[in-house]
Amino acid sequence: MNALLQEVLRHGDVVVQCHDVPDADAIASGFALSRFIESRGCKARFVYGGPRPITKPNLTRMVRKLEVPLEHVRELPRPRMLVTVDCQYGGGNLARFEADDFAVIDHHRPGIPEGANVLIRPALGSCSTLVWDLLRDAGFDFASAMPVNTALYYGLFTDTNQLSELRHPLDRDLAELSPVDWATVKEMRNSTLTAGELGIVSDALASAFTVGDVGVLKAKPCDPNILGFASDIAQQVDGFAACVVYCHVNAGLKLSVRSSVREVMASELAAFLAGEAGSGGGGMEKAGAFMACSDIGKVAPGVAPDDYLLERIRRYNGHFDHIYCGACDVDFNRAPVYRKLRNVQGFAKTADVFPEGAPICVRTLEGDIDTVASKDVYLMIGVAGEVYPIGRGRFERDYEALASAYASVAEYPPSVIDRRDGERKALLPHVRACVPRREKLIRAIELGRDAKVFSDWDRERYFLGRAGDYIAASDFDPGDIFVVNRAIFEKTYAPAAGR
Ligand SMILES: [Mn+2]
Repeated sequence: MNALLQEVLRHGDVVVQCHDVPDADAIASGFALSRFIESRGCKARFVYGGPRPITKPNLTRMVRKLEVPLEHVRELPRPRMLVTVDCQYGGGNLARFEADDFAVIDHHRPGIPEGANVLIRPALGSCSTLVWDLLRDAGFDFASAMPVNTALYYGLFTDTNQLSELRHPLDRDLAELSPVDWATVKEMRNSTLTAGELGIVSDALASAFTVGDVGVLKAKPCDPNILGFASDIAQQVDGFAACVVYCHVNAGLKLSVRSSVREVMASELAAFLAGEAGSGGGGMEKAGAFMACSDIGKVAPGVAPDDYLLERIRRYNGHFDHIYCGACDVDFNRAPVYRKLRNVQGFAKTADVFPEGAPICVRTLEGDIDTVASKDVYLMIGVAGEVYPIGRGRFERDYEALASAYASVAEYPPSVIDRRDGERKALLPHVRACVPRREKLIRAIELGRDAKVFSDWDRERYFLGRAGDYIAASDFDPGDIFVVNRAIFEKTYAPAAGR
């Protein structure tokens, strides 16, 4: 069990607090944590402060149907242990209650110093994901906790714009949790708008203007669902390469981002806009971001949050060189030649994990890869832990299996899921070590500016290269261009002598 949970349980009597304008993710996180604490024989109280009780129809329904023991309080007798979920003790979006000791479980950007009782993971799409992962690790019995599962699922669902802005493989894992009360999810999903909020959507759509070729729409403070709804429409506007729909909420800016062209990936745009003042991410077409006003104030003192956002969009336009394979100014013929070192990598045979013919999904930190278990499909694990499929023929030509064991460097251990029935197996037990048979030669040049590199063999996405990274071409095929992260480059390549 995580040390933070142990510390929380040690107090025996705990108050869990979420932010003052609770959303589904905050309610789910606090609910699950409270149930866990009670399951360990301790007492838990789940509260929120602030001037107003919740009125949003989906949230009042969530609390009622799932029997969430959430209390709206103005005062709190000093607890021995106060855990804030989906927010950080002392932050601007939650009432401050005195406590002997406190702990923090959150997925927003850290606004407080690190500490033993502070667990913040901004890479996760929801706080529900973090609480679920902690409880799973602690052996919580999810199989007989359907209301908790339903709440966690719905918390993730709403914080990731209906699962379209999932960021981390753990988010994808939570999305498959069962059993879930789907009837209640359906009711909550379809009671998010009041008739008045339809007006927010139409006002937001009417507010559209452009910064470069990015459509920008501002909504009145509202539920993130409404932002997603509006950005799904704005995405389809001819002439918008991307769109950003945003509003002020929870003492910050909440963004819903959509991409309409190959040249913009929504996840990367969202992360760029948030920059040092927040966090953002999601998928290629749909993504989201949040920036706390206090963080904007630190990064850009005296700049209004709205102006900061517009400035970030302006900066994004023109920030990147666009390098298209076959039509680029980079003269690879004059570029230095490097040899790929014979580093140990990992590989697994898909047919060792699931029977021949099974449709499988390989879940990795970089995303899901769909393929089929087959004696002809292998999976490679690269020097940075990245997973990618490779044909058996190519593997046997280019790599040599080793007898030694493979030592994993992955932050998220990859798993393989049978897409027919959801059965899941860890990949690492099937991974063995291998090395390249030959030294591959490449030509490479250091990037002077951030760049988007468009290859011929992936017509859907691009490689994002940072200044200092390398743009490379296979020595014998200058049409095969790719970007190598500087740290990986230094580990993987060395100058080829005499070339
Ligand atoms: Mn959240």
